Amino acid sequence: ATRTPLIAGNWKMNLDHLQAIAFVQKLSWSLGDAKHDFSQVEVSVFPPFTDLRSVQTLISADKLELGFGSQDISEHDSGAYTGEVSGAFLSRLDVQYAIVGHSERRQLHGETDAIVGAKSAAAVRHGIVPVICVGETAEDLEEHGPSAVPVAQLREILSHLKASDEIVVAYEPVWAIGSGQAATAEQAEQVAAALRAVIAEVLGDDRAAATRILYGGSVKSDNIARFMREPNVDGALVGGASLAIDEFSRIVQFK
Ligand code: G2H
Repeated sequence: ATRTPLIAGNWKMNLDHLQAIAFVQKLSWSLGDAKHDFSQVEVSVFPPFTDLRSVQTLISADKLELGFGSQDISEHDSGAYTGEVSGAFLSRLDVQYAIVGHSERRQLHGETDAIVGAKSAAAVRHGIVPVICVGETAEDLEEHGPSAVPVAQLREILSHLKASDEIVVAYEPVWAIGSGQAATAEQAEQVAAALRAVIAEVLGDDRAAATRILYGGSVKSDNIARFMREPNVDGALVGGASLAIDEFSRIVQFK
C-alpha cells in the first residue's frame, strides 16, 4: 500500500484566532521557501474551535495546500448539548479531520472508548476523517505490556465504524506526551503493527492497508526521521513542537 504520510500539528489550547492567522501565514511561507511537496507529505494543523473560521478563510483565500482539522467533535448532530460542536458545523467550515479520544480528553474529560467510537462515527457521518487517538499509560505498560491497551481501545472504537469509513489512527503513549521522553522507533513500530492488525480484523485488509497510523508523543525534528523509517508508521501527531514554525517546518521536511 502506498500511504501518503501525514504530519499533524495539534495546537491544543494555544493561539487565538489572530495569532492563528499570523502563524498559518508564516508556516506556509516557510514551507513555500523550502519548496515543500504536499503531495509527498501531507501537512495539517489542528487549532482551537474558535480559530477554525479564520484558518479556513486564509487557506481558501490564499489557496494554501495546508490542511486543517478540529481537536474534538460532538458525537451528536444537534440539540441540547451545551458547549458541544457538531460535525455538521465543522464540515461547513471545510474541516477535513477531527482528533477524537486524545489522552487529555480521556484523562480530563472522562472520554471512554464508547464515546470516542461515537465521535468517530459522527465525524464520518459529516465527511470528516477522525484521527483516532489510542495509547497506554506507564502503569498500563508495566501491567499489560506494550500493545494490549491501545489494541483493546482501538477494537472497541472500530466497532462503531464500517469498512468504507476513512480513518487515521494515532498511537500516543501517554507516558511520552509532553514529557520529552518519546517512544523508540521500535516501540512505535511494534504497536503500530498491532493496531494495523486490529484494523484488518475489524474493518478488513483493504481498510488496514489504506489507513495511516501516526506516532505521537514528544516528536521533534531530531527524532521524526527514525519514526518515519518504520514501515507501519505513516506520520506524526505533534503537540508542543508544532507551535514553533521553524521546528515544525523541519519536522515536516524530515529526511
Ligand atoms: C501528544 C502530542 C500531540 P507532544 O499529545 O498530540 O503532544 O508532542 O507535546 O508530546
